[in-house]
Amino acid sequence: MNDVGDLTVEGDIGVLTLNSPPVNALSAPVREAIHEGIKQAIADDKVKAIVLICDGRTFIAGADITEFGKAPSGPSLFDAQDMIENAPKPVIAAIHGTALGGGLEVALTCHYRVAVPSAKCGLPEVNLGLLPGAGGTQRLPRIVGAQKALEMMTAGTHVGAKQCLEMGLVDELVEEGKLREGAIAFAKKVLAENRPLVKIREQNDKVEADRGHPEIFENFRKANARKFRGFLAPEYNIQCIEAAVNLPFEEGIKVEQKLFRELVTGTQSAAQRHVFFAERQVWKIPDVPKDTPIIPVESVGIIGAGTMGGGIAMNFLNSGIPVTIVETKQEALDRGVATIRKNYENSAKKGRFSMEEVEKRMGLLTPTLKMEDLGTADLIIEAVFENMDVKKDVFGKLDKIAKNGAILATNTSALNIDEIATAVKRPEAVIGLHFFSPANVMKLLEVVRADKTSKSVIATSMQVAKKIGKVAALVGVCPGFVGNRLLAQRQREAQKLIMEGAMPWDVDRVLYDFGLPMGPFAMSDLAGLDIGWNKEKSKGETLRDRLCEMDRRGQKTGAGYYDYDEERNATPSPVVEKMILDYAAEKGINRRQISDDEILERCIYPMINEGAKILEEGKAIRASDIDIVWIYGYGFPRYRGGPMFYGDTVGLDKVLGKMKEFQSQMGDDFKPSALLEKLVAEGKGFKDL
Ligand code: 3H9
Repeated sequence: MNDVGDLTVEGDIGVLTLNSPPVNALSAPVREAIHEGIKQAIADDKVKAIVLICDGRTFIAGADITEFGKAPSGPSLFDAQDMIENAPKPVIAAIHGTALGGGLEVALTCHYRVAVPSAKCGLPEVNLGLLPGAGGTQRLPRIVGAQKALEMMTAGTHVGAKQCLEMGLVDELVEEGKLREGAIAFAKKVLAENRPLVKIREQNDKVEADRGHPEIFENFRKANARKFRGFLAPEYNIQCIEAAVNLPFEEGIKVEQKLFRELVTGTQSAAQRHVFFAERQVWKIPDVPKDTPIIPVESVGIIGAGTMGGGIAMNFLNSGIPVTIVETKQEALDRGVATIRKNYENSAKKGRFSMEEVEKRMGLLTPTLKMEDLGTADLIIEAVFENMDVKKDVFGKLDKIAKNGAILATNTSALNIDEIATAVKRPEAVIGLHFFSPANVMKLLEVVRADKTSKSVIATSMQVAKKIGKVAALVGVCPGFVGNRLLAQRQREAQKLIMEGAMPWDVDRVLYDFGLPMGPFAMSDLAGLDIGWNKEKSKGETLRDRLCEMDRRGQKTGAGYYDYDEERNATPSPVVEKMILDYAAEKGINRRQISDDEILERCIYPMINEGAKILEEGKAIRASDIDIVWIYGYGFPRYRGGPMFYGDTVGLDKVLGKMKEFQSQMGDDFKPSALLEKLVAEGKGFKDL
């Protein structure tokens, strides 16, 4: 055997231990260790039963994701599983940590499974754009039935050991911390009671009971249509479970294998696997090592109790961190606090938590009109009006109030943080924490590193982000940072497109069908067209001015680019259509037919190009961080991997070609970035950076 597997014999029990950090993924050496280890244990006459167990933090957490797309080597997983399932002696999986994907599929070929109470099992392949491709789609329904298999496999949930026991996925729970002893004792019991070698593949009761009930699947598809929109993997998982119910095991496996192959070689799974690694990379900052000193953050101050300040406060209250919130006027303070309470009470009404929990969270909040009360806060976040003079004034005051070592953060979404930092004598303490609205809901946090921000302040901000459940990306100071800088490209093109010939609903439809949660015009209507609009100064110069002047300010006024009914359902507006045609005529624009392809390319390719400029300027660490920003902040479809990965998928040569074509027709809004040119010249993609 190789060095990731170790077979020992204790009495008449063979214990095969796998040790392949970090998560015992099923790489070629692990597959080999299982195959050879079980074979040796079978050949050893002293061994009457076999325990399969893992060292380290977890049981096998799945196939080795890094191996997908590469040429296969070593024994296949099926070979290893066959060795287990056909063993003439009972094989018992001993589970701790997480038995996921291929890991659970291995355990399902064992004749029995025991687990510690903290263990979890699941088939999360769907999150990687896949389906369980090692028999899991056929074995799981044979234990838990079609309905539960549908739920588990299409959501990729990790199910706790106790529930696994109830569902029959696990045969016995053993004492926490005593898995090895417990599993050996169980194995002895199996021998003593002469229990059979249970092969799940032969258990047909559950699937036979579901046979002839196609409504199970149809209802499930209908109920989840919105959630699954655009994703291939959930539907493929469903088809495999249908096969498990309707076909003999071997035939079902054939369906599983065919659909697995299709997914694993497709672009959606490649994108979702990219996102899996991007989500882990984004926390790593090359020049801020793991051992950078962290500033303990036990209390937070927030300046501004408006929508943003209140939402930011809730993040900390939810995590049990006390917050002092400051406003300049009692009325605004009361309104802010009341909104927070109302949000919590609404959550309690929906059953998310109890009323006591509401009081507990509100009890951590100290409202005040005095900025001096922030003197003890470890982290202070300013969320006041977006105006440089106002922000500098706040930071100047803060400098005198905040204790030594406190982090001074701004929630600005647009202003130059280096300039804000000039208002204090300790610029190393200043950082941007750009929350996205609604701040208590949106997962993304852009952590903005200014010129002089210290490494400690960066490391602490990343850690705080994790603590409050955000996904944080470290970005540099530039207009709009990463997220809004890309957004500005798309918004500009969307506006131009509706002048040149498309209608808002054409643009929105194309981007919605691409997989975004909504198009730019629906988004503007939702946000309110009057954000940043000034009634006194408005002279009907832009389409937005004209809409606002007509009191078409978006959903809140029942009309914007679209007309809205009482339930806020949108319909294209003939009024807006006429306004657009009139406006274009006034400006002498010759409208033309615009294809869906052009809409997509005009909206997305300039974003990719801008991302390349951001990388060139060093304002994002890696292309995949930009992907994370757009997936978590703007709902870019995961199955496209983010804008930069999408660029690689389309081919950067194609993106560059189109940018050049548009540039020659429409000017320098489409000027390709030097990095894009360079990558294409070298035949590379963002993935190669
Ligand atoms: C599958 O099984 C297909 C089969 O059905 C069919 C086969 C034919 N492979 O998340 P963490 C790395 S598909 C390679 O930070 P945690 C990860 O990148 C698979 N690497 O730890 C990270 O590396 P680094 C189905 C993997 O404690 C390090 O391990 N299984 C894999 O927060 C630590 O990870 C899944 O989808 C892998 N499978 O969470 C499970 N998994 O340190 C995927 C992890 O360099 N994994 N790494 O950044 C997880 O959900 C979590 O990692 C887990 C631990 C819950 C296990």
